[in-house]
Amino acid sequence: MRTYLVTGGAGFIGSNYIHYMFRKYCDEIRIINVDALTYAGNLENLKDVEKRPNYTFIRADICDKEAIARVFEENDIDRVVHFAAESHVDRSIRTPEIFVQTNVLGTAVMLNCAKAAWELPDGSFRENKKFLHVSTDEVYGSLPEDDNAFFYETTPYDPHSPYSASKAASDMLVKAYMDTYRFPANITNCSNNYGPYQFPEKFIPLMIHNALEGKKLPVYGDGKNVRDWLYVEDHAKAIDMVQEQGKLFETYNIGGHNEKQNIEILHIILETLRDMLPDDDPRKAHVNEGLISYVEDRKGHDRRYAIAPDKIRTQIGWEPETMFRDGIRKTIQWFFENEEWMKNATSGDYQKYYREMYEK
Ligand code: NAD
Ligand code: TDX
Repeated sequence: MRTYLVTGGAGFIGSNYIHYMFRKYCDEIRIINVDALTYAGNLENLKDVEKRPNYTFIRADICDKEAIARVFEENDIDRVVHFAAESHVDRSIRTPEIFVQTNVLGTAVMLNCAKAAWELPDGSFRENKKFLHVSTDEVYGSLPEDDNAFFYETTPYDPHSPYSASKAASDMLVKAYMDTYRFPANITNCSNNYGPYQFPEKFIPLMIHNALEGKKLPVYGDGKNVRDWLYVEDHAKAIDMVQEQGKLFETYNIGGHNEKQNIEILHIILETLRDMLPDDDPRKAHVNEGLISYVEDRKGHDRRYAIAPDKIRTQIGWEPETMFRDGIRKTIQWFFENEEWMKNATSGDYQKYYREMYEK
């Protein structure tokens, strides 16, 4: 039975990945989820897997060398899937240090502990051990607005925000481990994800939540920045395929072929909400374009991201499966059915964050 060490499994993509893996492999794998439970980590996301005998949760910080070394000592780990990170660009603009700490130092700790556990006396590695580093398309910087350029695996890194700089640094560390030690790893660079369990600081869940509450919908700048949206389950599937079918030491870009301006996304969200809300739901009256509020632009706001997922398609056979209009319906349906989750996510510290960020 393969044993997975998943970091950051209580966050948005990590929890979707754990659900996906248990759906796919059932009792054939064991998953150990290591998460520090920051503001973004939520064990509610994993309620329906927590009683599985082949699932273990360990609360630990990836920067804590001893705690991570212990996980490797006490378990024969076959796969590491490293999601844990500070992930929100706006927060990185306000508090960059924690991004360097978690994303760079934390990745260094994960690499070092995996290397210590997997390395043989002759410097080679035990067979069939693999580390997958989950990264982002933001490391490639920003594309011009109106040309047909894409990010390829060979595109030079050009990060702009403290978040993307810290992710770029962590990617470089993984590359250094592969080049120096032939450490068995892959890197995936994925575009913007959306779907169930996404924390409402990110654009799509924030807009769904605010629209339902009749609150303003804060659009940065002119609303024409472009992101390439991918349904989170498609990302989970891609990660598994890269780890099992990809070539070791390679980077794979993962993207949805679904570029849209933020303002277009917002119109689709509003339309879909109106369509899905029952006629007698009082919220239907306020879910409209009148809530849109153009606000000051994000500092250093990247204009356009667009991934070319050609390599993963031709080498591995992965393709995005969920059309945006279907994915957004599923996402909204999930939020309708999980109002309590949203209520908990937006209480406490979130209120303070929201005031400081949007009500200055
Ligand atoms: P998230 O913020 O929802 O979750 C991050 C998780 O990591 C949380 O559970 C948090 O508690 C945990 N964590 C944070 N610091 C930790 C620490 N020091 N030790 C242990 N655990 C810690 O993030 P997400 O959106 O799920 O992103 C997951 C990964 O995917 C990140 O590495 C991110 O860079 C990458 N990524 C995200 C997107 C996206 O659109 N969200 C796209 C591409 C890549
Ligand atoms: O209130 C908002 N208003 C707004 O106009 C917010 C929160 C965002 N935006 C814009 C900024 C971006 O152009 O929407 C777009 C998407 O913003 P985010 O959801 O913050 O995502 P982004 O900055 O693109 O980064 C995301 O994708 C890549 C994730 O947060 C990263 O973790 C991932 O690596």
